[in-house]
Amino acid sequence: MGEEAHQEMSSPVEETLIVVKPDGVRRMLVGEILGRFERKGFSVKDVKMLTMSKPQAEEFYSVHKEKPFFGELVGFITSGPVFGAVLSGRDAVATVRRMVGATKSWEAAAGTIRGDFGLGYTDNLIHASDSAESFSHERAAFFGKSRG
Ligand code: FUP
Repeated sequence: MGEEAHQEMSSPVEETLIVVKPDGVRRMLVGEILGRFERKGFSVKDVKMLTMSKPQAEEFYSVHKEKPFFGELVGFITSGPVFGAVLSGRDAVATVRRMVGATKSWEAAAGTIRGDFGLGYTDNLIHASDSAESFSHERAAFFGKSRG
């Protein structure tokens, strides 16, 4: 077996965070979205529903703080309740992001969450961590620093 195939078969179990954004909650898509990840085989390790405060959202999205769209992003994510879940499974960060689809929902492939349910950009239904480091930061910002 080649090295590449071996690595693929041994892709580690890891965790990631998804957050159904206020548009997804308002449209009552939480069950549909979480169900897709469960049916794929991910375990749900933790969940929380809340309306983010402005400081919490600024911390959650701190990687974008210099971007021109930062204010719009924070304004949107704090506009209503959001639903966050920690998911665990093989190669979770990359696999979940493939299931989420492209950032611009109108460009997202059919079969992805953004591709199947929306046309928005800021309002693109769901956030998913893009690396282990982002997951660690975002989980702390979302669930609170004391969680493991
Ligand atoms: P993604 O990882 O697909 O969620 O997208 P990015 O990290 O590139 O962007 C973070 C969020 O900012 C996305 F949900 C979309 C939003 N965004 C805007 O609203 N306007 C922009 O110009 C760029 C990104």
